[in-house]
Amino acid sequence: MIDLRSDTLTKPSPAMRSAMLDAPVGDDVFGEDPTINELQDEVARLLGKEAALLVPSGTMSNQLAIKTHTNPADEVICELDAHIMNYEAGGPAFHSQVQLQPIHGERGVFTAEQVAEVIRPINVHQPPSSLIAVENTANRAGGTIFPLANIEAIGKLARQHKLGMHMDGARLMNAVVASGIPADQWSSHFDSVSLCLSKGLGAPVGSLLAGSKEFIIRAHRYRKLFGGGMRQAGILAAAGLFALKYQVDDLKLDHQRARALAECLADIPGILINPDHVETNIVIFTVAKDKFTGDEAERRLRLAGVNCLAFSMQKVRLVTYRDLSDEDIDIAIKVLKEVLG
Ligand code: TLP
Repeated sequence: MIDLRSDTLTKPSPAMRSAMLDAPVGDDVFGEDPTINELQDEVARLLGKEAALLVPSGTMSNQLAIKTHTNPADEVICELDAHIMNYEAGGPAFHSQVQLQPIHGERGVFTAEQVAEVIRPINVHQPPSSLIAVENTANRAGGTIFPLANIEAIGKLARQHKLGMHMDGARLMNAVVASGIPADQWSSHFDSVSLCLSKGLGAPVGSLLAGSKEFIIRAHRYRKLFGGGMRQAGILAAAGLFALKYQVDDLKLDHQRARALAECLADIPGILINPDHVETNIVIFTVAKDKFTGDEAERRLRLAGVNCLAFSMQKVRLVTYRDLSDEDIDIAIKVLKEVLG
């Protein structure tokens, strides 16, 4: 089976496992795990922030950020397809008692003008806007890179209105590799940034939330409250350090392969996709209504040996990642042509 459901399927390589085996560890609840401390320092440096905190998942990282930025009954501005809106189990309502104000963007991207339209006036009847969340790359939009110019303009607006800025950078390094814009340049417009190690970077687990020292002290308290403290998790941090040191550049190959899949799909009648919109490692295509549904495409592809994810009524997602071989991609292309053609 060629599994293209998600880049979360990456498995630690033998070299990564041996780095994990050798990692010095300690009790991180006492702040004494040297490998976690090293990873947190490294990610803070990478993102140009004062501090970073290791947490078990991207979901927890985003939820901690929302909790730390907001008060109950506040409003968080995000895109309609954002992960925090669709895949975090209603976390913003549950953990932070906030509501979301979704903007209908263009392929996951919104503009400062659109934000300006939804920022609430200070008025007793309305929920105070307190945070703007940007997802980069935008997963449900097909791995889109959120343009830096938009981020700059949105950041300016956020400062004028004293709103927080959070980036769900689960796949920020994909944006970095594809755009050539360094991570700290993206991050400089945000008060907090979440970065996942467990997607295309290839570590088995872990995300980091980065921000000012003061922000991370408060997020740390919420991590405890959410039950997210880990003890000798240096063995996990070692995988993250390894991924950041040796596996970032490999994301380029994932992007090339995603593009090859998109180009093949674009040639199939009844399959709608613009290969130029595939900027990173996520491919989302639409199956024409008179052909079959996304679920049916998923079922047929699975029977033919390619696992994918139906993402909506007519949409299907394929994701490339480092554990795939050239041969896997060749076979996947053949199967896509046969099954969908
Ligand atoms: N995304 C997963 C699924 O939840 C959809 C995937 O397979 O793509 N932010 C973004 C942009 C994400 O794509 C994800 C994971 C997360 C946050 C959450 O990360 P985890 O799964 O570590 O909680």
